[in-house]
Amino acid sequence: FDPNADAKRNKIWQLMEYYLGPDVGSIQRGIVNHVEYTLAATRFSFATEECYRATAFSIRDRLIETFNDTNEFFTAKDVKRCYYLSLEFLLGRAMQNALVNLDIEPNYKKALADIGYNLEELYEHEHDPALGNGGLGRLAACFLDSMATLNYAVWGYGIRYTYGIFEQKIVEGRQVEHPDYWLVTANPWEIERPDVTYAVRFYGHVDTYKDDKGRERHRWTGGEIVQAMAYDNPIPGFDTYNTINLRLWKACPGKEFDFHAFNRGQFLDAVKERQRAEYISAVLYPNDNTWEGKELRLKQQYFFVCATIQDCLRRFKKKEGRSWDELPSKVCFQLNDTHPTIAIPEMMRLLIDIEGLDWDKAWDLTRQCFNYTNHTVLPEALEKWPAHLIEKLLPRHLLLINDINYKFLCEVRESWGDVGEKLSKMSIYQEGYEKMIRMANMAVIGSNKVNGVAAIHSELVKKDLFPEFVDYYKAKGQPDKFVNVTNGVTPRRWIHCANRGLSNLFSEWLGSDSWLKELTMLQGLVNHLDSTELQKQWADVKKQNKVKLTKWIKLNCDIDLDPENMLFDIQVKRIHEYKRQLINCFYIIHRYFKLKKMSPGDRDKQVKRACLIGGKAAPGYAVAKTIIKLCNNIGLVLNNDPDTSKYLKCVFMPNYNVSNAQTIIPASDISQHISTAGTEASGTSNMKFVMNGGLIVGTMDGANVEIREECGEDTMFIFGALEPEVAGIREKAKNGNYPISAELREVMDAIVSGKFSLGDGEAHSEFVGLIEKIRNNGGGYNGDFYILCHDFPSYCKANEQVDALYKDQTNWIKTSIKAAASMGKFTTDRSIKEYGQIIWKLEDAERPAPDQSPM
Ligand code: NBX
Repeated sequence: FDPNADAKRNKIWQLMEYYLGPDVGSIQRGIVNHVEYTLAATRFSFATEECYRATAFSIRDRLIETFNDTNEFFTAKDVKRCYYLSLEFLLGRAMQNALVNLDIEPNYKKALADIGYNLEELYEHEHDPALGNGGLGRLAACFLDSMATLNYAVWGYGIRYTYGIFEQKIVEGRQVEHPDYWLVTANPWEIERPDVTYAVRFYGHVDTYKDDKGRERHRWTGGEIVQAMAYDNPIPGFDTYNTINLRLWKACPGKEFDFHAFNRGQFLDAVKERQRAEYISAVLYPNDNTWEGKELRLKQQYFFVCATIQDCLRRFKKKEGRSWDELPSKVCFQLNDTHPTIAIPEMMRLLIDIEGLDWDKAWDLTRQCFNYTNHTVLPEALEKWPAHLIEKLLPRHLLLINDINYKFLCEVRESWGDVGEKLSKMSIYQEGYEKMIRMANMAVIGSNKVNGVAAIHSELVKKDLFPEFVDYYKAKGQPDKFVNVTNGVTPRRWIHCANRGLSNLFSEWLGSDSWLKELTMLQGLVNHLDSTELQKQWADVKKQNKVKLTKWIKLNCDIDLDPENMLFDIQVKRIHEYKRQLINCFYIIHRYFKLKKMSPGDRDKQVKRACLIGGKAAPGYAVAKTIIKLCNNIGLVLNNDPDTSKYLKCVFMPNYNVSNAQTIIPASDISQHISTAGTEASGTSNMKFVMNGGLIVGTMDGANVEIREECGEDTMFIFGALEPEVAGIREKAKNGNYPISAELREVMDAIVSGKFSLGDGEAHSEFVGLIEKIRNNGGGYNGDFYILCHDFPSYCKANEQVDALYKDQTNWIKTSIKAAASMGKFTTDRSIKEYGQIIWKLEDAERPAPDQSPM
């Protein structure tokens, strides 16, 4: 008992108020202090870059305060915690988001303006942290925002890559990758934790021994040890005092040093050897939706999972008198795709080998703690690891996987008898010349719930990927093991930060900004659909956003667009055959030919279009890279044709990333989400575009289906085969029974003739390759796997409907308002509530308002 405790507390609060008050003066003092004492720059004159860094540190101070208090609250309340395990977090810039969520953006703006700096300008100084590839990584980042906002005790765990996703430059129309060394100017948002480290072992061997009770036990020894060091990234919630954490691990050399080598005079070699450890967290693998069986990737997966599970179990055990039986009521994990699935055998190893639980008990607990989200049904993306690689790198885990598999198959046999084929589909092992470990099967067997990310996708997960498991668990009394949780996006970043004009419009017409936390309130806008004032404001906001993007394009691509008179048609996403950027290219060429054939008078009656395409190709994905080159060449031909360039332009926007997206998305009139039905699990940018007043040209795939359900079919330009039809179309195509329309034939012929090759022989042969692959559909070989030829005519029709509606501007604007107002479902707040209730079973853990009154 400290009799002076109250006085001390009082003193601390006074200090805190001095340092961290939300008033303009306190903010300025915080910034200037960091200029002088953190950056060691002079407070009498500092550059904008220094101002950015000092401002970032001053905001971090505030984040640390709410972060510490939130943690203390979670611990005191002993709430159930959930851990979101992901190899990727595509965070985007932090500064504006932090100010918005801490509710101090206006005062920071004033504080900075008063000392001669512009806040918006500072935002541009932040290097976009890009520790992810695409949708999966960005989803994890939107989820964190909603988890904090909903007051759930969730932490994210991942890897602090030294290099994020590469920077894409376009040189002579081709993608060139540059390393993204984002830490070059140290990251002011993270908190380094040299005291939070865990040892992670690789290779070595497994000994068996008998413990004092005579039980057979395993001991994994030898091999190499690296240390995982924690870096914390506070994630503030919106309109709450809660701040959660994203803990990222960096690989460091082990604590022990090889003194023998030192004595042998090999000191420098020993140091060099140690430095290799850092290689593990050096670089993000740049593939999306394809799997690459590299040993280093498996090392990354185990590295972060091993540190994470140790960290989480340590936190669980910290409370005195815990029984392991409590574990499932206090801890759960969400696996973001199969990438962290090695966590399942790792949990078994820790519980059995380290904590001494028996196998069945450990398995019972493990199975209750894990859940798995599937993000794709594409076969090339399903992770498999050669069993011999796992045996070499993680010998103890292979033994545990064997146990898990054996016991599981015994259970199935007990229920179903010896159903050979079914058993071999359910086995973790894929038999063959090289035995493979199927991570998805392990994730299903080791999880409590398995979910897909949109309604149609979750059905395909059950029907095409895991039908045997669905039947089995139904028979075992777990009919709800497979569930759907449709994705979302956070409206704080994707409306309020990205499109302040629209955000202000929403708040003005709805009477408050409560829609930012309860997005279904947007529906209230529909009452004003006929208001010409609303329509005018809506059109103005869109115009301003198009002007902003036009400037960006002038700066980055040196191409002039006409934001007043052109329809902005945008397709931005990773370049992949299944996403069909190629059918978009085909249509652009077709539109160009149509314009060419028209009289100048007829051309003047057409809707003017700017076709904007952007996205990265995986560096090893040759076809995707050729598609980028084709887009660029189409741009060169169209933009320089004096007959048509006024009416149709094509631009490839380089280096699509989160911060560019915040400029690009609000500027769209239409956006394209045109994957072959059944291939895009959900898509999330489709949601962002519609929320920002753009309309969708799309297929009945992924979340498009649900957007249509919510917004109405009159708000979307839908085309193409439906998912159940696709297999039949492919089959017909195989038999040569596959018409190609005259319009598409003309486009393909032009490409093959070299019209878009611009005298570049290499490009030409690549383009011919693209076309031949699609056309070569006789003789039992179907190259048009993504059925472009089948869907092209209906795609053209959808585009004609776009033009027709755009000519009727009043109707266009009303449709756009109606669609945006109907997007309430697609906030991650709704997704995360569903995870919280159905999968994690978490309670609300809102920290009470801090009482700053001196006692
Ligand atoms: O996940 C994406 C899907 O393609 C989208 O349809 C979906 O909306 C999104 C969120 O659920 N998947 C994705 O982005 N995958 C990857 O980036 C990926 C990265 C590495 C890897 C496999 C896939 N080895």
